[in-house]
Amino acid sequence: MYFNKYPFSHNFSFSDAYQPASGFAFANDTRPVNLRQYGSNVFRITVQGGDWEQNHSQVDYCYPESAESNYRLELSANGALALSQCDGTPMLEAYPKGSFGKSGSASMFRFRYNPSHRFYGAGSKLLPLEHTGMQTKFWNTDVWADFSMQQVVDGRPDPYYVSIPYLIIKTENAWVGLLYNNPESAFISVGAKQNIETFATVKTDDLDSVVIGAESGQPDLFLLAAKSLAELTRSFQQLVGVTPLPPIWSLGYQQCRWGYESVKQLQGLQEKFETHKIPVDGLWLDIDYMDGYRVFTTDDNLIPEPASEFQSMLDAGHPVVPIIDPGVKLDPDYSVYQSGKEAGIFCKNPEGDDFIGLVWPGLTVFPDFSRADAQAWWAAQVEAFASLGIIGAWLDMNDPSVGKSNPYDMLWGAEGEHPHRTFHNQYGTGMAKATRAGFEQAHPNERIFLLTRSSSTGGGQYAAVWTGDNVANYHYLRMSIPTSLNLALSGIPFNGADVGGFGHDTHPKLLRDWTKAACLGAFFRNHCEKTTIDQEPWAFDTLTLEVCRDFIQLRYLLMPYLYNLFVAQAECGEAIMRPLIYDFESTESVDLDRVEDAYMTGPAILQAPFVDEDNTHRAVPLPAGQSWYAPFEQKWYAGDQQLEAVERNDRTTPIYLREGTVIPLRRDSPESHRTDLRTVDLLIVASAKTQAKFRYEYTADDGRSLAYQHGERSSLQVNVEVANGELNVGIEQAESGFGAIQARLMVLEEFKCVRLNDEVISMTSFDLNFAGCSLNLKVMAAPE
Ligand code: NBV
Repeated sequence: MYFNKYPFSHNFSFSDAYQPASGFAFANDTRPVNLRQYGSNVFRITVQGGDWEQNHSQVDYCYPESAESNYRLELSANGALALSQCDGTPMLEAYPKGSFGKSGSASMFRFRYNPSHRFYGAGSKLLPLEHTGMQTKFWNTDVWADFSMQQVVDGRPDPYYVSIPYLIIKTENAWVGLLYNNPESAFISVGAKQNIETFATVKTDDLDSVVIGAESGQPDLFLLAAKSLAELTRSFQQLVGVTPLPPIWSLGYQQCRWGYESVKQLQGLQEKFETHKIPVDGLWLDIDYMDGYRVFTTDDNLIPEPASEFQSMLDAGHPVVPIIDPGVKLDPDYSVYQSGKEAGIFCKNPEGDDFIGLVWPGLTVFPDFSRADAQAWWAAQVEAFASLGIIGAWLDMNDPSVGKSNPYDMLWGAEGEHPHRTFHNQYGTGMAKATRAGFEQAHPNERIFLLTRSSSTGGGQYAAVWTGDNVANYHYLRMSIPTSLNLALSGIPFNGADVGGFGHDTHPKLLRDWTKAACLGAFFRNHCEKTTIDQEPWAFDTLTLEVCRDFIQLRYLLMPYLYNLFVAQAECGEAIMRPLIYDFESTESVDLDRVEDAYMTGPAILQAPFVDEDNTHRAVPLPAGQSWYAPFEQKWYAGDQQLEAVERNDRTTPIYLREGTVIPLRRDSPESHRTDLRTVDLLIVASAKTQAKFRYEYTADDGRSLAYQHGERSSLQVNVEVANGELNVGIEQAESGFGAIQARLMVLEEFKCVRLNDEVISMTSFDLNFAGCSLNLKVMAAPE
């Protein structure tokens, strides 16, 4: 696997004919084809025979069912694949005699590149949001270990930590998703030229194409079709699995650093957060808490009473989140090693012995997560560890990172019968799955939270993802948005970057800008590397402390809204943080296709943060279809315009609330990290000057247990109508399993008359603390 070389189509033979009975015909053989359709919009094409080894994909696909069919996938006699709408409108086409190619064990599907199409997805990549011209590989990589530091600091190292060979295509009239169901080293190329062509006039006869393929493993391609990106994302999430409803504490602010090593230290942090009136949830421990980096141990000197120390933090509402690495120290006196050795669950080397790598603990062996028995063994270790009062963990080094030793010597299966490439990309997901099982055994009624560095298709079911080791610079702040957005569109909506930057010293301005930019993201954690200066909110000057406090408090103010976005993900696969093209169409005034310095958090909040160091002004695209309310200016802006020169302000960030939405806000004290979802303010984002009708559903539960699955949840149906300067709101409690929801109405401006469930109500002035600014609103008392 060469990181920098891509398969060259001239070394592939392309099938020039297709017959349903025999499959793809090549010059000297044929390959049977299995073409299937699931539901109305999911297709799958699997090619059999030949040199391809069994495809070891462990994704648990969930196929849609529906009798009606809105799209058609056809294979012509000349071997060309075509996806179209049922009325015949083409969506994606291939070249005749050129849509499927093989080259030894490698395979590729090839489509015509259409310059008016737009491309997205591909998981977590340090790439622009839109992927035209991209050539990328999928091979989970410990980026700092495998690229030079110079490439890391301001480059775009590829491949990256996560492998989801999924390409999203915006065609003229619809959206298409191509997913290569192949866990081996995969590649995607989108109208890309070979390097040499950009320097010299060399005629390669290359077709302008969109290519998706893999270096080995059986070819298996899913094609999804939809009318919108939102619909496509919901379908994709249904297929690969949604993120289960997380505990609400994992949506709060998380404080981490490499160097936090004891619970006592975390208690000290907690006190600092209280002193500075900054809410915080999880407090994290990096590798130093362990006894000589032995996984599932704690150092007696640092954490003398692990169970009571972890439990007391949990009782205080601050779960301790320890790091867990997959490597097990090769130490005959260490019980975890002894037990794994006895169970025979470690990966093998070509000699049939346990494969040995060199990571933190020194000589290290690795559980073989491709095997069910190894998963069960790992889950049992996790269960014992989690029983100490741990309800969340972060899983690192699971790319897998094996130090200087050659990963290709790391083999899978009881006898080492499967080569490394067959499972490599799924190692992180296998670890996450087994870890989740262990936590669930330890805490059967608790929602647990896992964060992983490496992941693969469908991994979002088991763990959220952080985008790996970034650097404290504006390049990474800027890239954090497209990276998170594409990862969210690729089935892992619960993700985020290390806020402030992991490597190198951050600086106050960068920390402020990053905290603002990330405070509305799905996962929000400040983390840095061991040798860097401190970067907690109070580590610098008063301005930085206040700005961090204001925007962390803003996140907590919005907690009911954020939580409900996660409910929509768990129930319908809806993205949380999403690009503007998810909810809106481009117009002549505002082209949204390549907007990557602004994003939506759910359907109602747009943020266009300052992600460059020196810009004093920036442009902000406001999509068409509604007006937008700028809370820091207390002012409406018409939609379908580009604000050309929004001014930078240390204390604020460009945020716009979408007209025609309801944003549930927390009523608890801004300093507290605890959220009672049953007491909520419903901010109706509507202008008295327009006519509008919209609805919203709000869900509340205990935010921590699985009781919601057994009816302990409550919900409100909110119906809003604005006409002739009057506001009518109907609120009905639709579910009551978690008790009555106390909801207060809030509006941004004066209405001639406000009615709640047909009764006229009076509204009084109210100053809402919105990220340190006083937002003057109108509020009513909640109905009893
Ligand atoms: O455990 C130490 C670090 C961790 O802080 C970081 O977040 C991981 O991505 N870990 C990598 C191992 C060492 C990296 C140089």
